[in-house]
Formats: sequence, structure tokens, C-alpha cells
Amino acid sequence: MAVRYELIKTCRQSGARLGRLHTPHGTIETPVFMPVGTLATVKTMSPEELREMGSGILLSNTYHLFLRPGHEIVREAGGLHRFMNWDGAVLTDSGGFQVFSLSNLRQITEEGVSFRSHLSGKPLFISPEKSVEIQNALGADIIMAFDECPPYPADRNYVRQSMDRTYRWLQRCVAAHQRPETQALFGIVQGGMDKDLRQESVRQVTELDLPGYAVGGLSVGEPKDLMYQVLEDAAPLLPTDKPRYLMGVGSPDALVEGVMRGIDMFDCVLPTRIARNGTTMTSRGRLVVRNARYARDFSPLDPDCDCYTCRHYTRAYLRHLIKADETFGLRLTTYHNLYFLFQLMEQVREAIRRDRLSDFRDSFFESYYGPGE
Ligand code: PRF
Ligand code: ZN
Repeated sequence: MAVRYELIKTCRQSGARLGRLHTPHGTIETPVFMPVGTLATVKTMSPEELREMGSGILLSNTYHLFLRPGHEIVREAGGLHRFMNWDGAVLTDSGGFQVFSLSNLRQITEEGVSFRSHLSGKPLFISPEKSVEIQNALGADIIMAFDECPPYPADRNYVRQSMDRTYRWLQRCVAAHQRPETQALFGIVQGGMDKDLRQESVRQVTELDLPGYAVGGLSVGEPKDLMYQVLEDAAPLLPTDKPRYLMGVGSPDALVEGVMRGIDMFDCVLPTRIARNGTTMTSRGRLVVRNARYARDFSPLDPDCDCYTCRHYTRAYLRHLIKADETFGLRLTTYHNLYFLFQLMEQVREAIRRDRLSDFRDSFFESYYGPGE
């Protein structure tokens, strides 16, 4: 088996899960946050820096690597791990979601999705079989089923049709998968915001005995409380002996709320993306270090943080670098944001160990949403 999930314990206060994900490229403690390395790099960070801050698994994207440099080149390089010099675990998303969010003129049929490259305009096609072929070539430890993520809001009839098609696509992904011994294929639950459709999707997807299951179709513009409600209804229906991955979620509050509802894995571009426009995550909420108010602020970004950035640099210096478009500024804010989320997840795991996650949540939110700095 390519990936094995080991449930260590369940928090007596919250029901959250502490576990280990055993992969061919190391064991990862869960709940875990996975940084996004869309183009086989977590923008501005070296693999050594990612390791040092505590990352054991990265996410990369089928859609982007298919467009450039092309999966055949990555295969020739010996797979993604070798291509990017990352010896930790890798998960690739299937491209379904990215086709919908990035490409133009997409058309969805039973066979797959036709679209135009967002780079060249060239007409392209990805089917479940093609997505799995690309992901087999990339060689990630965990690969994702090719799915459709309906927009929010969406017509209930459309969501049902889309969900049923996603299930047929999942069956085709399973049939096309060439390397189940070394690459774990995760199924994706869809079904929009309706409880009964989600229930039906969980039933469909878990009918197939897969090494892990993801919850897709959330964090697509719906109110946060609705996302939490959908999770609360759907997560308990998933098998307890398999990892559960909430796709595309990575704000500090949603990480904690997701873990409280039984989620083990998360990914999001949020920490790395906002870092590059000068927005940082701190124990006291978001801090836009680019703001003029920090021009003469010679204190660290987050006084509670002991990351490389916070140990050595001031808000005034970071603001100056970001304003001047200096790449070192992007590196420093990215480093801090990722470190912040890894520290948060370590605190979350420790709270589960001590059966105190609900208490942790309350104190974290009090500081995060508190009076500010
Ligand atoms: N499906 C896939 N990737 C995703 C999503 C999804 O629904 C989401 C939704 N938040 C993010 N990334 N394949
Ligand atoms: Zn820091």
C-alpha cells in the first residue's frame, strides 16, 4: 500500500483526530497543512527551508505541470521528487478544479473537459484517464481523482448531475491507475451544500475502497458557517480508518474548525499568496506589513513567533522590501506565514494529545480576533 493512515487517538473534548500518514517519502503527523507548490516549487522557498520549518508534504498541480514543462519532461527527470529536489511526500491535485478556475472556454462532457490553455490559448483536453496518466508520470505519493467542483451557488439539479458524473469519473480513474502500489489514489466527495447530496456522494465514493478521501467543493464562496455545517454533516460519514482531506482550505480559523470536525489534511495557496502582497498571519490576526503605519515600526512581525523572519527583521524593514519589490521581502513574509501555520498545526496536534482542542480553539480565537496589536 502506497499510503497507510494510522489513527492514534481522538480528542475527548472535540472529536478531532491525531494520526500518522505513512508514505513512501516519510511519515507525516496529522492533522497537517500542505503548502502549495503549483509549478513544482513553493514560490520563493527552497526545499531545505520547507524542511527546516517542519513541512513533510507538499501539494503540486497536474494542470500547471501538464501545460509546462509537460509531464513527460518530469517523468524523464525521474518524477517530481527528483525534478524539484524534494525528498518529502508529494500530493498532486487532479486538474479538475484548476481547469475550472483558470482556463477559458472550457466545455465539460461525459468524456472529460475541453479547454484552452490560460498561457497559450491552445485547445487541450483532460479526461479522468488523462489526469491519472499525467499523475502517474509525475509520480506523487498521493494522487487525486479527476472531479468537477460546481460553483456556489449552483442549481441543485446541476449539482446532482455533476456529482454523479464525478462518481463515474472516479471509477474511470481507479481503472486507469497504473501504480496503486506506490501512488495512493484519493476519491473526492462533492455534492454542493445540500446535506442529502453530500450524503449520497459519500456513499458513492466510499463504495470504492480507496486509501483516502477528500472533501471537495467547499471554500468556493459560501459563508464559512455553511462550510462548517456541510463538514459537520459529511465528515462523520467517512470511514475512520482512512485520512480525510479538505481541499483548498488554509485560513487559520478554518484549519482549527476543520480539525474540530474530523479533518486530517489541508492545503491552500493563502499563506504563500498573501505573503507576496505583504499580508501576514500572526497570533493576533492578519497584519498588512505593507501599510504605511509600519514605516517606523522596528518591532518583529509577530512578537509571539520565533521564525527566522521574526528573529532577525523588523516590520519597517519588511515593509520597505515589499514596497521596493525586493524578492528577499517576499521570501521573508512567505517563510513567516508558512511557519505560522506549521506552528498552529503543531499546537493543534498537542491540544488533541491532551484532549483539550476546544479550549485551544477558544484561546486561539480570542487572540486571533482580539483587539489587534
Ligand atoms: N476539487 C479538486 N481540487 C480542489 C477542490 C475541489 O473541489 C477545491 C475546492 N475548494 C480546491 N481544490 N480536485
Ligand atoms: Zn515569524
